[in-house]
Parts: sequence; structure tokens; C-alpha cells
Amino acid sequence: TLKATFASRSETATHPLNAYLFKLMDLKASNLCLSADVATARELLYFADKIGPVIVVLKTHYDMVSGWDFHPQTGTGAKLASLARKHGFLIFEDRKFGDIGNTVELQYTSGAARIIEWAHITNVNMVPGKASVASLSHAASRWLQRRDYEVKTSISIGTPAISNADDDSERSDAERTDGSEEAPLPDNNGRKGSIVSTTTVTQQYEAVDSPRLIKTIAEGDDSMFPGIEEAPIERGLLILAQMSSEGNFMNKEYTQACVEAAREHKDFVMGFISQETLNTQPDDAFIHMTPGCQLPPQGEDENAAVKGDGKGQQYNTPQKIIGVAGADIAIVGRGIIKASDPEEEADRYRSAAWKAYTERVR
Ligand code: UP6
Repeated sequence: TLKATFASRSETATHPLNAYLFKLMDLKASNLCLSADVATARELLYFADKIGPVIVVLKTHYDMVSGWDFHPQTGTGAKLASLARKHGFLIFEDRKFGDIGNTVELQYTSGAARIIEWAHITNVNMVPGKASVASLSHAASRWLQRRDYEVKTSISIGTPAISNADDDSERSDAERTDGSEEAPLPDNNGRKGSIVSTTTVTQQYEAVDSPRLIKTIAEGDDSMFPGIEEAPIERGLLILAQMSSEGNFMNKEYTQACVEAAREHKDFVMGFISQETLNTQPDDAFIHMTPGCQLPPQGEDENAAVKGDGKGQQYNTPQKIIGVAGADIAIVGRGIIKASDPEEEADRYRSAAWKAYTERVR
């Protein structure tokens, strides 16, 4: 499968989100995931909007973000979902669930965050056993059924369904003031309004400060990547099968057990967080996303080794991850977030990861 193109893997994918994601990668010429590890919801939305055009997945750690608004229809999750539709990327909450089945089910669907409502993808740290995968899968199919039922009967039972534009048809007139296709957002006084462009989103959370964002408003970035359709409503799981950190305990046997669990739940498991491709059998159609990725500073040899962060994190270049190890998507956090020009740096990473891919399949 190392030579198979993303376009062809879109055709043969078993998981609907993989079919969508591979197509997106092909359309946007991007196999880059931004790990938006920032401290505030405002910065998170800023990066989602600015870097959105060059990525295919936005990875979040909602539990490191202060000021996260948990409102199901107008909160941070809903705003991210709206930016995801606008720019064409999937939202991946890097929750690394790691508890008994019953607990992970509740953590996935309930609580303040209701991760399942806004994150297309989440992941599991399978240490407690395969039951954690089965339970998350069960939770997702129950959620889908319930959502289907809500939409069909147009009655609200508990959580309003929020995360996709097709919900618009089900939204009350009060919430659809101008017929726009975007999710409603609160204005600065907490009143509801509808947004028509990301510029408006920016204004709504930016009124407070930051000259940088004010510049964004002035530029009025309104671009929507052409040819991108709505993401399927099905949810997907990645299994954490290998880690980037020094001295981690995920040995070969453990990784192999993750692969088995994935094969047992192909309708829910999209693939892996891993350091290499784990597709070994002819009908394995999993996607691989790899963290621990940085490029040497601009101007230096693109394939030179990069030092770790001094806290256990180890880095490989996109060429090593995509070109040699055969992963599909490079996950980059601080390499982009901490750059002096994150937008420019994001495109440098996109282009390096894409080049490694095109050379691999050539
Ligand atoms: N992450 C890893 N290694 C793993 C799994 N996940 O680094 O094996 C996550 C981290 C962080 C991101 O939680 O969000 O990927 C890497 O960030 P960085 O690029 O800034 O090092």
C-alpha cells in the first residue's frame, strides 16, 4: 500500500471518514495535521481559521484550553465545526481515552465537553484492553442512531445535534435569522446571530484584543477551498499504537494487539497514531497519523536530524515519517505554533510532507 495514492485509497476505503479524508488530502495537496496546542479558545479558533486552508486535520486537546465554551450550539466546539466546514478539515480531539469501557463511553459522549458532538475523530490509549475500543464504538453507533432519530422526528431529546450544516434544515427559524449555512454564534452580548463568513467569526472573538487578529479582519479572508463537500456524520477512532516519546512502553506485541483491535472494528476504527505504517495484510485500509514531527530551521538541510524537546519528545522529519516509515499524515504542533510566522511555516510543513508523499508513490 506504500505506493497507493490517496485518491485511490479514497475509492477503496472501508470507513466513510477515511474515504472523505483521503479525498480531501488529494484535493488540498496536504497530508498535514496541525496540533493546535494552545492555552486559550481564542488562539485555538485563530489558528483553526488561519492554518485551516493548508491542513486536512486539526488536532485539539480541549482540556488544555482555557475559556472553552461548552455551549452545544454556540460554543468552541460548534465554532470549530463551522471553521472545519469552511476550510475543509476534520477535527481530531486527541483525548487518548484510557479507562474501562463504561467510563470511556461516558467520557466520550457526556460531561461538559460532549466530545462526540464536535470531534469527527478521537483516539484511545488501549492499555485497559480491547473493550475500550468496543465501548467507544458502541457509544458512537448509539449516538448516530439517536441523532438519526432526532433529525427524522425533529424533536430534541437532550443534546441538540450541532456539528454539521445539514442540521440547518432542522434548526428552528429563530436560530436561522439570515438563511446562512453556518452555525449560529453569539455576538458579544451573548445574543444569537448567524455568521456568514469567517471574518465575522474572527470579529466575534477578537473584539477583545490582539492587533494580529485585527489585521485578519482587515484582510477579510473569505476563501473556501473549492470542491469540498460536507464531511460524513459517522465518527472515527484512531488507536494509539506507537508513541513518539523516548522510552515509551508500547512494544511490538502491544502494537500488534492494537492492529488486531482495529481489524475487529473496521466500521469505527479509521487507523492509528503510530510511527510507521501498520498496514500489512492485503485488505488493511487504515490511515496513519504521526506526531513527533519537526523540520530543521528554514535554510538548513531539510533532512537533517532534529533534537527533542528535553521533555521526552523525539522528532523526525516529514521525509522520514511519510517517505521512509510510510505514514500518511504528519502531525505538527510547536514546529508551527511557535514559529514567528505560523502561516508561512505551516505551508513549509505542508509542502515538505506532500513532497515526501508524492516521491513515495511515484
Ligand atoms: N502526541 C505526541 N506523541 C504521541 C502521541 N501524541 O507528541 O505519541 C501529541 C502530543 C502533542 C502533539 O500530545 O499534542 O502530539 C505533538 O506536539 P509537538 O509537535 O509540539 O511536539
